[in-house]
Amino acid sequence: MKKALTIAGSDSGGGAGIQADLKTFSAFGVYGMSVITAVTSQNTLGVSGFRAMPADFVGQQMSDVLSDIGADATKTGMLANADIICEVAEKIREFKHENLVVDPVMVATSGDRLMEPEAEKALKDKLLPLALVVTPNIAEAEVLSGIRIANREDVEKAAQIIYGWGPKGVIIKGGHLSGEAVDYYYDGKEIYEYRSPRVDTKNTHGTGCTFSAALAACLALGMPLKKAIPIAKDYLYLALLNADSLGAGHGPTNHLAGYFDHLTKAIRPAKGLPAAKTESNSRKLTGRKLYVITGQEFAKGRPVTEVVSQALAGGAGIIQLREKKWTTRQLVEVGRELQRLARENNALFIVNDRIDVALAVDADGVHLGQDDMPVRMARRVIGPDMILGISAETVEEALTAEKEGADYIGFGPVFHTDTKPDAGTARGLELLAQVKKAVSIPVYGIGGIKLDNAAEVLSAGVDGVAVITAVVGADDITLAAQKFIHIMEGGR
Ligand code: TZP
Ligand code: MG
Repeated sequence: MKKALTIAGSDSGGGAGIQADLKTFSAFGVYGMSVITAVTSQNTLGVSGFRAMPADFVGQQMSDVLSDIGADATKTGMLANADIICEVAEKIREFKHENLVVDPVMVATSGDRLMEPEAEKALKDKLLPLALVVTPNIAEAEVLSGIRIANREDVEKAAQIIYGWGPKGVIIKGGHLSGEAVDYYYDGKEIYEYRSPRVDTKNTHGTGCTFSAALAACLALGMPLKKAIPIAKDYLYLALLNADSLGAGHGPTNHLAGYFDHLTKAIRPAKGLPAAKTESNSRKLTGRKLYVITGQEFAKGRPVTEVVSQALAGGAGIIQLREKKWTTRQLVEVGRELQRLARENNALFIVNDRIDVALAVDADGVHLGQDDMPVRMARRVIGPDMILGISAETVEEALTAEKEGADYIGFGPVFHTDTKPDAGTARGLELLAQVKKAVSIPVYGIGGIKLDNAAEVLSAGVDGVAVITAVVGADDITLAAQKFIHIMEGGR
């Protein structure tokens, strides 16, 4: 098991400091250790006071854990005063520790000081030269560089000045500037930009600690910094997105968002989180022009397994289990059978809505709508290799889904349909063609598609058609599937 150490202050409110760091390490599956430099008394409204530990006792804690358990990466947070900083630097040097993330905590989100002003010099002289990376926010970067930061040019200047103090890299977190949350990474040669959507929330307590802890966890897992930064950023994005307003002030982020959530209670993704998609997922869909979706109520009394067998016999390349009224037990039992049938026929099996069922039956993928789990979070739960399909009704939704990690888009309803009562009005072939042009992942048209309009859908440029009633409700399911495929391959 990989191990990470945090050297920081305790936050009685649980959202920042040692508490945030240990939760973050756990979320990455990394074993966490903690050397406590100070105990703060605080909540979401502010810090009412703190007591620093004697510096030699900070050193003693470090010696004890590093000489025995060891750490694959370490981060420092609140260090309180110059004595502690010197002691920490000395131990880092003694143990020849290289994967060091220094979060130069000076002031809390609430505005309270967490480091004595005299300690700034020790931080620059003693600790920064040992850091693999230092992660100031704008205010901290201003203190460390001695310049005012108002724009990107200033960020670049400040990064160069801070780099001059000796760290191997500098990340200046622009989260507090307006617009998108952009972070800047300077490696001594170039500035790299990392963007994520801004989350409109007041629950930002502990974001700095959480980000640097996520970085340390990724480093402990063996990732290079350039890969660790976007992963740590995604992790923070999800923690912010899922924050529950606790307390009356700046509430904490949700460090374990997605790990113990409703549908996924007992399911933890294995490793390397959050995962990006595997590029080959979209390729698995190549040549699959007929996507058949179940719907027991349209099947004229025939069981779903029989319907699917016949659709597969007719050449359907993708099967989706979509039964909104079934129990979890029914979904799992039939899902397992459909996955087996699909495999036998070289087809793909996708589960609608239920990530847990898809994982339980080892489906090839899962299909989600705009009201289901957000794409990035779902990707993190299912891992990189499972196909993730997303329903979109607008070009914008399709673009967002692609950007966040979807493998294909189901766009519709293309025509009027009574099958999905909550589907919006027909989107038409023109918009369908636009979606196909806008995204580079496969696009399936869905909604009201029949044998007599399938050719028009094909001419909009789609990769395939997704149908329910036109196949599931046909008297001869196999024949209907065959006819669809004939049309989709250019015949009439
Ligand atoms: N999403 C948009 S329309 C639709 C879904 C699931 C229903 C498609 O069913 P049909 O019977 O092919 O119109
Ligand atoms: Mg859904």
